[in-house]
Amino acid sequence: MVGAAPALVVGDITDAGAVGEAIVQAETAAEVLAELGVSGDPGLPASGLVALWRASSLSLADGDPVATWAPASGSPGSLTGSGSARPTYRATGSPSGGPCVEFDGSDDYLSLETPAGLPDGADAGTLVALVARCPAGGSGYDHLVQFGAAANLGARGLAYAGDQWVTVDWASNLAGESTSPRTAAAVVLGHSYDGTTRRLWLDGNPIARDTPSLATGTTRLVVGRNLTGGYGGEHAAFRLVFVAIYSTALTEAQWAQVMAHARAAHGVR
Ligand SMILES: [Ca+2]
Repeated sequence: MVGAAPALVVGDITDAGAVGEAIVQAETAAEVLAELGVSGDPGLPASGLVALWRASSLSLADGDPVATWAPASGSPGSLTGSGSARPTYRATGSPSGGPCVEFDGSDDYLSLETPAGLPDGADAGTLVALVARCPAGGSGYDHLVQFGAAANLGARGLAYAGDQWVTVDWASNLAGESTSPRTAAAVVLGHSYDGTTRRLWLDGNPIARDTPSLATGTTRLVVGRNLTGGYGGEHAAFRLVFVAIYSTALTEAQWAQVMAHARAAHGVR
């Protein structure tokens, strides 16, 4: 009968704020950890970590240009930029509302000359980057991070091109499969080399592999552009939460820890 439950409706409206909030709010860190079956943010694996830049290390205000970005771990040196090429600090720009560094895809980049302690030659190593908001783009390369030298197989890098994630190791690229399409959502990308096999990782899963002979140089590390600025720099538009470099090829268990940290601390899904 019409009007049988007005009191209940009024009660539901009174509670709607709390109910609605529960429905629409992001999962808390505790909820994410419970789903993962871990008791706390495990942090990044520490073993073999030779370089780490975290947006949370920067003492800047929202919208400030990033001129110097000191490492949070390791002693590779600081990333620096100048003028309009400096990327922008976003205080609440990560998936969890934490800080990130935003590159405009036009002229922004940071660089470090002769970085110390990074894997070179055919050394094993892993490059990890938590990135978000990579836009749909053309077929050209948009470089996220690259270190080494501009010679055939002389660099190690992560980039996107069209609808694919790719490694760009200078003149030799490994593209992700079409079944792992590129999106604007926050993802954890990885480039690993164990001395024989090169792998491209997406959210803790290897999505492509091959067996080139890397000969990584030590010229420079660049974030947001290719090593030399050639080809117009091939600047990438993206948000960067952290970039880490290891002197080992991370194990499956270590990748699981990377993803647990990315989800618990930074809101990656
Ligand atoms: Ca700019």
